[in-house]
Amino acid sequence: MQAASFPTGFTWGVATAAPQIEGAAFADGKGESVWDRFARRPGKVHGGDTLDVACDHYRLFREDFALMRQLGVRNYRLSIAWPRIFPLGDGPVNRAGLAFYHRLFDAMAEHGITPWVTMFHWDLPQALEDRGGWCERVTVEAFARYADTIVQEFGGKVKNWITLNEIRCFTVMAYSPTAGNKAPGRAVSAAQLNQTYHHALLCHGHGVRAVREHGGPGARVGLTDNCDVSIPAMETPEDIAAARAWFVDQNVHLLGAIYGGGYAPEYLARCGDDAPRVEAGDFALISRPTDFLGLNIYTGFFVRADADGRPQGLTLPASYPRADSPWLHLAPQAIYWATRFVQECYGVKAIYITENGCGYNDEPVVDGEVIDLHRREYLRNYLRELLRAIGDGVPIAGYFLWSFMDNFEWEDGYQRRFGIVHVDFETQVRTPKLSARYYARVMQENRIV
Ligand code: GBH
Repeated sequence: MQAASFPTGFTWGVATAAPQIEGAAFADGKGESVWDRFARRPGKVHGGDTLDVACDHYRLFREDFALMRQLGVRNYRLSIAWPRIFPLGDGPVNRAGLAFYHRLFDAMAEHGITPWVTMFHWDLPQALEDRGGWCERVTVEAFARYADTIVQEFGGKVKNWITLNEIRCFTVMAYSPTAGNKAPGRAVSAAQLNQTYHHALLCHGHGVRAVREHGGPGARVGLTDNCDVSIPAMETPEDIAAARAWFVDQNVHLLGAIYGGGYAPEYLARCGDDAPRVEAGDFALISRPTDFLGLNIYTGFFVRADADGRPQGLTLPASYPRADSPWLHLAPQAIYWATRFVQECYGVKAIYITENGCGYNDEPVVDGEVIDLHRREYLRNYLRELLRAIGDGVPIAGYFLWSFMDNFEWEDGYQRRFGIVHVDFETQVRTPKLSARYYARVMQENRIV
């Protein structure tokens, strides 16, 4: 039997984000983020957990990189905390914040780890939220300056840039009257909500522009999106066509707009008077070509063709298997169909899975071990579907596992563990789980073991 090998040169890595691991939330001049504020609102985060200490990576990063190296990690996706660089969003730059990331990138280089840097992973400076946040264009102007600053500063050490992480999660989920479980949790009108996406798209464009202007030789840039993923109920031509139509429709305002060079007429018709206000030149920026698309894939929705061939989303049975995160239904084929559909629908030429993983509550350390066979099973099943996509010619260049270590899981606090390394949040002791040993072998052998 042929071993389940990935292509030579396939990029394997792990992922985290600054607000979820760094802690030191108010150290060395860092400004308050919307998540620092939101976590202090009663009832918003499980157990009243805050981001103040998290994994204390701000102080322990050298030890963390040593552990990564031990596990054979060569690529690490992290984010820069905007409020560490510009405590007020714009205004004066915080030199101590820049110095921290210089130390971080230098330590990574010493450990032979290549950085993949997300410019923004949800931690908007609170001062910008106080001026309207994602509803206002002032945030776009501030982001443009932030992006220019970090690319100029770190361009010699960082070659792989990701503009934004998961636009949905800091726009619709954060400002919608019906969601509000993500910071800042402020309900706005439908017109303003549509404007939050548009502003995020503009920031993506500025991120790309900044890398082109200041990134130096070999710099590459892309977006990380969490597109809604449809899975055909059966892999028949009818259900596949229905799932593809559903995919295009659900992602029309983000990936559709970026790759289509504007908002589709049917989307604008649906928005009516609430359509985003677009200024001259906006889409020249938003749709600048990128080098890759990052996808965060966790789960999917089953779709079939109804009697008239139209997409019909299926309701999952109550007993359908999931992780402890209620939204995280186990659907390995999501990784196959997401990557295939972005290639087919938008002509994407290089795809990275920038996150994939699963969260559970009770993963105790027993005799120095965490036997997380549930996570091993999850990874193995999703990797099989990833390999199937590659075999079918989908251009997938790499995979980053979420997450390197247990961390602040947003509204679910520290209870929900996504790491392949266990963190004891009392002592800050790290313990690699069984899944870390498993994934180390996958990376080392470049195949599913
Ligand atoms: C990613 O988000 C994030 O990038 C990362 O920071 C995070 O830690 C990780 O995944 C694990 O969650 O309103 O109950 O229906 C995941 C994508 C999309 C997951 C929205 C939760 C809806 C929850 N998220 N989803 S619910």
